[in-house]
Amino acid sequence: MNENKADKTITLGMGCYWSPEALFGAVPGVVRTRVGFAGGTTADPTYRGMGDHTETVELQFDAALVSYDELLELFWNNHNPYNINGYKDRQYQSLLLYRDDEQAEAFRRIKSRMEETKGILDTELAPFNAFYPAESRHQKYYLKRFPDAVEKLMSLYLSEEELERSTLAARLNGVAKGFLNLERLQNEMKGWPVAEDELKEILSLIRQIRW
Ligand code: MHO
Repeated sequence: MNENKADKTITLGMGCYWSPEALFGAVPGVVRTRVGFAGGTTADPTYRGMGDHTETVELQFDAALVSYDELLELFWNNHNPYNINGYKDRQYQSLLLYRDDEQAEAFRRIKSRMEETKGILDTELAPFNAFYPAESRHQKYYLKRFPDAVEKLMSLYLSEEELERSTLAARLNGVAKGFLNLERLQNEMKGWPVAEDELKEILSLIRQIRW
């Protein structure tokens, strides 16, 4: 399948990374999602040994279709960004990692705007250093609760990794979690860079999935 184009990447920490991946995976303009560990110094982190890293979701998106403002409003409206009673540790830190001055400026500007209604946000802003993908079982976690979907989708991709990195898997992960319905997805897909006969085949396959 031809790739949707993405020109920006952001990395967000907002608690357990399963649900944010499904939330953003449902958003038109978000091209790829993956979950992993970032923000810390521990070498070779894993889920059971993430050390001082934070669970994060990485989004690649097309800035012509979705803005920092839209993405960060979803960010602050869908997790607890307050450190109350020291309840949060590094694993679930509310965290925004910026890759350049443009991102740092956008994150600060939108944070100040959100604080007008939400009060002081304890979200940490820090420079991006490295992203370590989590184990495969954590990628597209909700989609994988539907083995029939995964099995049917595997006929479209060469490997599980290719499936996990696709826009289609990002959207269907959103469907599996209830953030998106199939009708909206099918409408959106008519605008994707996919040949007409291939699109027909994919839409028919999606309709056969037992959710
Ligand atoms: N509530 C989840 C957290 C997992 S998330 C990847 C659990 O049952 O462990 O942090």
